[in-house]
Amino acid sequence: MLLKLTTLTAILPSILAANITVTVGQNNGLTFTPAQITAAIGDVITFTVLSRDHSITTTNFAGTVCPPPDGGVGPNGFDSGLWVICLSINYRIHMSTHSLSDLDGSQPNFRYTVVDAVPHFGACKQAAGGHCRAGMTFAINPNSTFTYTQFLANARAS
Ligand SMILES: [Cu+2]
Repeated sequence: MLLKLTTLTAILPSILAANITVTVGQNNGLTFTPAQITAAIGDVITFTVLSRDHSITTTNFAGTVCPPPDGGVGPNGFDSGLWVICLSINYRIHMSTHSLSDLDGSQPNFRYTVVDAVPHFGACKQAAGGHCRAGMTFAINPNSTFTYTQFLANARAS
């Protein structure tokens, strides 16, 4: 019985985990769509980069919001690194690895598995924070104290 319970406990999170999709730079905009994400521990958020030169990077809620720092703001923060996409010849380069891949034209994905229930705030770090200050921001599990609306205002003012 103990073995079966252990097995069930190991399997359940993967069965119950949701896959949440977010598009980055849709229609060449400086946007994450949706900008507010509600996710449970174990859920996987897949960010798909649709236009050139963006990153998915956690940052501070207030104060120095833009640009988000290399490596992101933690705990449990993250940083996709900058994605450079040349749509005309269907290639992509990940700036931190300088890898050239996916000549099939598929879009780069960055996946983050949610490991806690606290709010995380993020933005694109391109253009020394220019995209971030223009509103290219997102929130995972914002709450009534740490709202996305306030975070966005903090980003624009930073
Ligand atoms: Cu950007």
